[in-house]
Amino acid sequence: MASEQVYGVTPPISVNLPTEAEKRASDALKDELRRQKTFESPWQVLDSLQLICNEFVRKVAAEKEPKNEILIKNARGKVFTYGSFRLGVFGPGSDIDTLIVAPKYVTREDYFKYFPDLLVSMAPAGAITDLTVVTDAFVPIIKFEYSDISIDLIFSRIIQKQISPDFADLKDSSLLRGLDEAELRSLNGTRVTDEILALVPEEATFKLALRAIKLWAQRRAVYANIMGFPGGVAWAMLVARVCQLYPKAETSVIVNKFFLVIGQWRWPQPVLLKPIGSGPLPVRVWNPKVYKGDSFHLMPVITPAYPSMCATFNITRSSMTIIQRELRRGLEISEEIMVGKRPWSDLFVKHTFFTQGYRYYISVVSASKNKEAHKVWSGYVESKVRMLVQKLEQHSSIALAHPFNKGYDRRHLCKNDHEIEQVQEGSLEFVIKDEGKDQKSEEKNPKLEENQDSSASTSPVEVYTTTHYIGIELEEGAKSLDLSYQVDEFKVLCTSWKKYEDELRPLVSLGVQHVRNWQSFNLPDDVFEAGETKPQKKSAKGL
Ligand code: 3AT
Ligand code: MN
Ligand code: MN
Repeated sequence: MASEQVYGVTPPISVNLPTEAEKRASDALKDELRRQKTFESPWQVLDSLQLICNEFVRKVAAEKEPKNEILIKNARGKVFTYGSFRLGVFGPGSDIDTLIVAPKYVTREDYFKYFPDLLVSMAPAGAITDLTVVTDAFVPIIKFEYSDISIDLIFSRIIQKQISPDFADLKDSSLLRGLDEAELRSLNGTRVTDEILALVPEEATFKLALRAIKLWAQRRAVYANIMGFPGGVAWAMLVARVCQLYPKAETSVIVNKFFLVIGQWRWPQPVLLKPIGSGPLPVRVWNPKVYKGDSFHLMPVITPAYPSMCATFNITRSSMTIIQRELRRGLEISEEIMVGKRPWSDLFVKHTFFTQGYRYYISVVSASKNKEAHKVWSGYVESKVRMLVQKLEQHSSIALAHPFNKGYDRRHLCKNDHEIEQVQEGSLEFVIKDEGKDQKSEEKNPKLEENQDSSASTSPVEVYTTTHYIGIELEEGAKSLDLSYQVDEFKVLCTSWKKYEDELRPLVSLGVQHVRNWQSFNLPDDVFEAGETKPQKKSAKGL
């Protein structure tokens, strides 16, 4: 026993071996996850990307050192993955997040100049669609569909003359020397996921448990970094920590103990998978004793790879309350599952945000007159919704401001300026019924409202909107709810964006409305799924 490896920053809680009943519970969990279609795999695409990657590096080598035959002959790159695919929790709505690593003579400019064309010419005819190149993003990226599988492809070089054939991983922090910030960020995803996998005692158990927790978090709408909930990497680290504490446990036990351990965690003590390390670069590493900002993180979950960061800096007071509520629910249900009183499917029952959630909702509507502008504008507004939530939390009448974890995208057909204005203010009268599969998310956006009279006589214009809903729980005895100050501040925040002032202003708008849940005509049909009932107006007491 003494020689056994210890994972994490404390000894395990239990090294008990699984019981027969726990094994049976794990099998039942596997069956349920299969029923919910969370398994799928696309290895051929990755093999193909590796070939294209090698060809790309060879091409750059031949261009830069045309006489250096040995260099050209041995030129190759290496494809790594990160994100959900690397963590083994790839599912129907997932993309494959990939990283190309190349030798030092290959620059990001080369990548954007050559790779897209090479990709299209080397992949089977017609296999590559929806190719988008984003050179100026926080992490510069090429996005595309390869045989209908979404790929995110990022790039970094490392300061080595060649990539050796047995170059296997990016663990060594000295590989980071000499890179720019975009390159560092590009390497970070793979370095973090690889570390997580290396720090769990049983990879297979971890992956299956994470699959379950991810499905649970999505169904309960507590999965979305941008809205102030943990994202994929943060949930993965939380599950990994629980695996470390129960190194011999079955998946079923990990899931059950996850709700126990994380639900009772003594925040703001950070969740660490290993002691925070130092490294060779003059970059910031998470440290609440040194950086005041870090000390405000409510539920810090720290990435294990140098330079360590907090993956949950977005969590607000409200989202923390909601997460803890869900963890308690998860514990209650999983306790009963473990003793055979309930099926796993009970854990994965959908949230009730719209059906029995709140008496008040606020909707934030970003609208645009064309698709390109809407991509930019809705993305920006989405990234600021959390700021509105934080302002609302400070309101004396508001106990809790709960942002729904995803926005609803809609298209509208408007015949005149008046109709456009109505749409901008949140009207759903002119919504175009969706053709079907455009929505990529886990919960398909269901049927949109029927558009009754689309008279063909005029030439109507399309308007794009994205709506975010925030559920509001009032303080006991609160009488009035004047949010104009918070709403105005939020609007100023969004519209003082330089890109808005320079380009977007004539094309886009931002509306914020209150919606009362019992006025069901105000909460649109498409937030309800088949079989769900809209809340009906009961006695409207108080407000
Ligand atoms: P899916 O299964 O694809 O839904 P995922 O966990 O793979 O879940 P993403 O593909 O969105 O999620 O992201 C993969 C990783 O890429 C997670 C994070 O390390 C990085 N990442 C994604 N979006 C951003 C962003 N806006 N800024 C920085 N890093 C990001
Ligand atoms: Mn992904
Ligand atoms: Mn991705």
